[in-house]
Amino acid sequence: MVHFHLLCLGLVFSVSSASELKCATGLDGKEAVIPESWINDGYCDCPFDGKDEPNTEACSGSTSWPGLKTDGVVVDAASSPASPGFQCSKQTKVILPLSRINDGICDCCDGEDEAEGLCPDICEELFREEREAREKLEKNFKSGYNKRKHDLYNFKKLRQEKLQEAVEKEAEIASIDKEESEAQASIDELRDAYAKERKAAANLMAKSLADLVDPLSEDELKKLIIHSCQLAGEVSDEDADTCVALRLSALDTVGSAWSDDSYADDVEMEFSTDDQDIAEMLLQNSIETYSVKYTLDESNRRRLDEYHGDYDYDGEFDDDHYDPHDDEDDYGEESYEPPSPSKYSDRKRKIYASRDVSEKEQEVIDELKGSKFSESRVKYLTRSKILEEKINNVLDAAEEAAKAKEEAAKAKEIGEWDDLNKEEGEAESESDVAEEEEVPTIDTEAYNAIKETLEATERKITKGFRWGASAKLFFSKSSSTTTLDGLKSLAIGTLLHGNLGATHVWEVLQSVLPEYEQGAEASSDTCAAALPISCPPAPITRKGISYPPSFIVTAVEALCMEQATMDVDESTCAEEGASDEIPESVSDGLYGYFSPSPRQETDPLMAFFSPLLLLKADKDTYDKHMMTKRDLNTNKKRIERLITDLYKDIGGKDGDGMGPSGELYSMANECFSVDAGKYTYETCIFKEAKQKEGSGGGGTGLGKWTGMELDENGTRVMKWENGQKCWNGPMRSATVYVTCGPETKLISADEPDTCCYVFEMESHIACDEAYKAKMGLDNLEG
Ligand code: MAN
Repeated sequence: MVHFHLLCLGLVFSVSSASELKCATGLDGKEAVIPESWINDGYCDCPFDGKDEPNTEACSGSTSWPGLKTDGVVVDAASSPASPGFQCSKQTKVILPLSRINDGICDCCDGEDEAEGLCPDICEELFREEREAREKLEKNFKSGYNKRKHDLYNFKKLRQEKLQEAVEKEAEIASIDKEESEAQASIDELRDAYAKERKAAANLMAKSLADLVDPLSEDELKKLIIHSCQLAGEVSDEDADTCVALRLSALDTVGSAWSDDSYADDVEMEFSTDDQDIAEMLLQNSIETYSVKYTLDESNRRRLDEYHGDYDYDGEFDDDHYDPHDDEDDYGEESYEPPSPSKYSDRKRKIYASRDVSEKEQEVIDELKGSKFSESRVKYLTRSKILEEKINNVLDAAEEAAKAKEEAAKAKEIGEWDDLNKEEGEAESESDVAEEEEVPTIDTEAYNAIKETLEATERKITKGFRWGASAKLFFSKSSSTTTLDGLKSLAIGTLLHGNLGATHVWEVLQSVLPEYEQGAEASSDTCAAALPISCPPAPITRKGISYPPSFIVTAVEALCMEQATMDVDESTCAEEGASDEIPESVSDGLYGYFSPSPRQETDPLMAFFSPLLLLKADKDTYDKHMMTKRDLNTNKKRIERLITDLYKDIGGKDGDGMGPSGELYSMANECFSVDAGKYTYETCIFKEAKQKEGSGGGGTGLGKWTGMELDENGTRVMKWENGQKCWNGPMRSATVYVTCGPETKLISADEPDTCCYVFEMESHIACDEAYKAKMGLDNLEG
C-alpha cells in the first residue's frame, strides 16, 4: 500500500527553492520537472509526494494524503445542481468535480473515482482515528447512560418509598391534629363551663349583697372600688403595681376563667360590648389569672406585673405590645426563671425594669392623695418622713460621737505611752479629760427597727396608692361603657378578691358617702378617733332604708367595743412637732393610720362570698387535657421533623433539590477534586467548594452550593457562590460545566477571571437523551 505520512512533508522544507523541482507526476512513476511558477500554485503536480504544494492543501486527497475525512471539505465548493460533482460513497461530504474523475489521481479513499485497481483502499486507515474516537464516545455514553438510568431508577424507587412514608406520617399528623383539637375543645368546654359558673356565682353574690351596692350611685360605686383597691394594696403581700383584686373581679364579671392561646379570640367573640372594657382589661392581664389567685406561683405573679408594663396610663391599652403568644417560650408551664438580659427582647427588659411610676400614674396618685380617704395616709407619709429624719439625725450624731470617742481613746493610748517617758507627777494629758465627757447612749438597734417599721408602712401605703390609681385609670377609660350592674359586680368582687371585710367597707363608705363628710373630719385629729372608723357607726337613710346594711353596722359596733377597751398611746397620735421625743417603739395607729388586716374567717361578708369561694375549678381534668395536648404536640413536632428529613433525603417534596429526575442523588454530598498548578480544588455537591494549597489547612472558600441549571445549550452548570472575598475583587465563586462521561470527575480547573473559578466535570449524569440526540447517537441502543 502506498502511503505517505504527513511527517514526510518535513522533507519538502529541506528542498532548496533555488533548484528546480522534480517529481513523479503520473502513476507510471516517471519524474518530470516542475517549473518554479507551479510551486505552491494550488494545483497538485506531484500527487505521490505533494512536493510542489507544501504550503497549500492542493495535494490533499491525492495518494500522498491520508485521505479526506468524512466530515472534510467539499472539494468542489462550486458544485451545484447545474454542474453536479462526484460523491465518494464512503466519504459523505467529499464531492469531487467531474474533472477529477479518471484523472489518474486517487481522491476517494477507496479509489472509486479512478479505474479499478489503480488506487489502494485506504479507507480503513483513514477512518480508524475517527472510528476509535467515535467508539470511545459511544462506549462512554453507553456506560454513562446505563449508569444514569440505573441511578435514576434507584432514586425513583427510593423517592416512592420516602414519599409513601411521608404520606403515612402526614396521616399520623392529621390524626394528632384531630386529637389535639379534641383536647382543646375539652379544655374550652371546661373553661367555658367554669367561666359560666363563676359568672353565675358572681351574679348571685351581687344579688345577695344588693342592700350594700344598690343604694350607691355610679360615682360612689367607682369610689368604693378605687378605695377598696387602695385598701387591698395595703392588705396584700403581692408585689404587683396594679389592683389585682379588681382584675380578678373583672374576670368573674366578664365570666372567664383561665386562658390559653386561643383565649384572646374567645374574649372578643363571647362578650357583649358592655363588657368590652373589662374584656380588654382581661386581655391585658390575661392568662391563668385564677391560678394567680389560687395557686399564686411565682410565674403568674410575674405575669401580672409584666402586663402592667403594657398599660400605658394614657387611658389606652397599647395593642401593639400585646401578643398572647408572645411569652410562650419564655415561660415554662411550671417554672419561672428570672429573665436573663440576653434571653429577653428589649421590650421585655424594659417592662421588667419599668416599675417606676409613670407621669400619668403620678398625676392620678396625686389626685387620689387629695381624697378624704387618703388623708390619714398622706399624713402618715409626711410625718413618718419627719420622724425618720429625726432618727437619722440622732443615729448620725451617735455615730459621730462614737467615732470621736474612739479617736480620743487612741490618742490617750499614745499619751499614756508618752507619759511613761515623762517625769512622774506631770500634768495629766488632755485625752484623759476627753474620755470623761458624756457620750449619749442610744439603742441604735431599736432606732433602726423603728425606721424599718415606718418604711414598711410607707411601702404599704404607697402600694395602696398605686392600686387605687390603677382602678381610677381603668374607670377613666371605661366610664362610658361599663354598666351599673357591671360596676356593682366589680365592686363586690374587688372586696372579695381584695381580702376585705365588713369594717373595711365601713371605712371606705365613710369617705365615699357625702353624708359622712362632716362628722368624720371633725374627729380625725384626735386620739379618741384614732381608728379609721367613727364609733359608734351612725347609719344613714338611703332609698328609704337604713344604710349600710345591718351586718356591717353590727361588725363595726363590735370593733368599736374592742376599740373602747384598747389602750391608745397618746403619743402615737400627737401632732407633728408636738414632741421632739422619738418613741421607743411604734405601734399601729401612729399618726392616725392603722394598717388594715386581711378579712377574717368570721367576717360576715364570708357568707355572701361563699358561692364564689366554694366554687372550684376542675383543675385535675384541666391538667389532664393540657397534658394530653402537650404530649400530642411533642409527638407532632417529632413526626414533623421526621417528615422534613424524609423530604430532605429526596430533594424536597417535589424533588427539585436533586436536579432533573433526581440525577444528583447519586453524587449528593460527595466531593470531587482536581489538581491544577499549585492548587487543589475541591467541589462538594450541595456543600462547599474550596481551593487548597499544599497539604494543610481548610483552604480558601470558593462558595456555597447554590444549585444546578441547564444553560441555553442544555449543558449542566453547577454553581457555588459567596465564597471568601477576593482582595480588591468579588466574592469567590465556582462554576462547574458537566459533560457526559462514564464516571464523575473533575477534569480541568481554570481561573479565567480573578477569583472566578471554572471547572469541567465529566459525569454520567449528563449522559441523557438530549446528549444522545446532540451527538447523533440515536441509533445506539441505550
Ligand atoms: C489567592 C488565590 C487565587 C486568587 C488570589 C486573588 O492567591 O485564591 O486564586 O486569584 O488569591 O488575590
